[in-house]
Amino acid sequence: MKVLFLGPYLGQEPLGPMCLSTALKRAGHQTRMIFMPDSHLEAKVRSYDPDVVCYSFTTGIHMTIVGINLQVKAWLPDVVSICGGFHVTVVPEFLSEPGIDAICRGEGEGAIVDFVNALESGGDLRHIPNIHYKDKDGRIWTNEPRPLEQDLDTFGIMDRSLVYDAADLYRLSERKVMKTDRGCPMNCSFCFHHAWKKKVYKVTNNEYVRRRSVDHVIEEAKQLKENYPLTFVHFVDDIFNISNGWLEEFAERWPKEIGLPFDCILMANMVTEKHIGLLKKAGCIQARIAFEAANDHMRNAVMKKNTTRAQLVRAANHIKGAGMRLASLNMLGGPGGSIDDDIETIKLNIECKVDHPLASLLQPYPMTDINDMTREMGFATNEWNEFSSLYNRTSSISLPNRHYYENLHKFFPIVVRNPWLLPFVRRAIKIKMLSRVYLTMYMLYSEWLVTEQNSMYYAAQGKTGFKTTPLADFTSRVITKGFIRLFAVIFGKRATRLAMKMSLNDERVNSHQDG
Ligand code: B12
Ligand code: SF4
Repeated sequence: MKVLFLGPYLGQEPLGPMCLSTALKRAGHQTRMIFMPDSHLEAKVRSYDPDVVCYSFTTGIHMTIVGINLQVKAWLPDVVSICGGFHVTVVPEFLSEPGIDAICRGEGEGAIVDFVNALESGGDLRHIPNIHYKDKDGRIWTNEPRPLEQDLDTFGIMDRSLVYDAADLYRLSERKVMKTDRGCPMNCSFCFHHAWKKKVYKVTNNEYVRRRSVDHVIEEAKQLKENYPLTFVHFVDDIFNISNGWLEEFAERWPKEIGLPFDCILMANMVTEKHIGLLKKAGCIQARIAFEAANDHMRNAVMKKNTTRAQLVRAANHIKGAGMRLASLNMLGGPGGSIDDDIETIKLNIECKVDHPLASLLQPYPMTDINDMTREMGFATNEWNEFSSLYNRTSSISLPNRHYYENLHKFFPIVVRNPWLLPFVRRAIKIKMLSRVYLTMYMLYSEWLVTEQNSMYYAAQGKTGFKTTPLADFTSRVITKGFIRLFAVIFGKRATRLAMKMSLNDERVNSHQDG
């Protein structure tokens, strides 16, 4: 059967569809992907003439997908639509939206193959594990998830050609994304993991947390290197330092067999000096750690990070001590917190001398514990359909004096890197009418941080020349992005693609911040 993946351009190549494509091709089906916006969408969809159209998305863009799918169904009335990924897994009621025929909750390799096979053979679509199906009469059939695959290597290597053949901007980028894990042992209240683990799969960490073998990861990197431009790897594993043995083997083999610089995310309460030594030896040039909040109650009782302040400081010191760039992830506007608490978070970042401080405004996503807590504490939160596709500009919680938090967020990186500004911030954030000025300042400063980061990447990739100098990089980013915003109105579709190209691999995108 012919399966089409339709998805928006993102700041990184999406890995989920690549994994599904491998599974489908192994089962004898054909796959293709089209990124949107595409001015030839209708012609391309009609000419491929798929049997099945797949969508993968997060909370915030789900209603856009409903509209696109209705359009596709108007072009091809017989096509069957199936959605998967984070939003539908936690909000399966999405299936009742018009035009949606099925959803997949959780991991999709086995489910999509069973679904497409059944469709091909005219079999029963109502009883496939992980799949919720809406029949012709509008009746919804729900099913339990299938057991989680324990040996991730058996999935094979993800089919990069699906995405790279569809979009030059991902294929030609020399920095590519890899992921070696599935599942996370932590239960942070704002993250999807505890919801999937405890409420969807109802399993323990033993079953939920899995990792590919180092062999498999090295093989994937070798194939990537052979077939596509590649001089840098972004690992988007949730916790790169989760296993000592794995890290030791990786640090031994990666530099010899792949020899490329990379960056990754570490869990502060697991970081040891030895981990940092191993990462340094392997070629890691930047590590991110999630501080989230300096206030102990907010960090551990509300956000459930299970990490002490001392562990954060120690991890940061090890990273800085090894000469790596330190990036931090922080969340402002948590329920029950105050502006003072968030200023404490700025101070903690200052104390740790964070190079790349990133902050977001807390969004209580569906099915997460923090959503329940927020409501229990008496804060109203937006309905799912009102969640923004970005979680940087505004908060989804009805905080008192919300603009204080939204303005503080704009000052965050500037003040961490320029602590002398701290005394002015408390007064400045109260001035609502300056919010747009603060946003502009924030965007410009963020471009500067990306320029710094790019300089580090260029050096690690061995790139030189005028275009790689900080002044040229910063100026071209600011001018081009300014023009993109201006001309977006006129050349909407092309502007989106160009904006994505400019954001590709920049730290704010990699770590889920403003692009
Ligand atoms: C890398 C990453 C990104 C990348 C790429 C995103 C992408 N769509 O691939 C970038 C940086 C662009 C990004 C951006 C954002 N992200 Co992000 N991201 C991740 C991260 C760390 C890994 C995703 C990944 O590659 N997983 C590995 C692949 C193999 O798994 P998968 O995508 O889940 O796919 C499997 C299943 O879900 C399923 N499946 C998926 N799609 C489909 C479709 C069909 C038809 C079927 C049958 C099955 C199926 O099968 C796949 C194979 O088993 C996750 C957290 C995590 N640990 O997973 C957050 C995560 C997905 N991100 C999240 C968020 C909030 C965002 C942003 C909204 C942030 C922002 N403000 O901009 C944007 C939204 C972008 C978007 N529209 O997708 C949230 C989503 C929460 C939610 N309720 O939706 C997550 C879960 C983190 C969290 N906070 O809990 N992200
Ligand atoms: S450690 Fe990171 S990935 Fe794991 S549950 Fe917490 S926020 Fe999610």
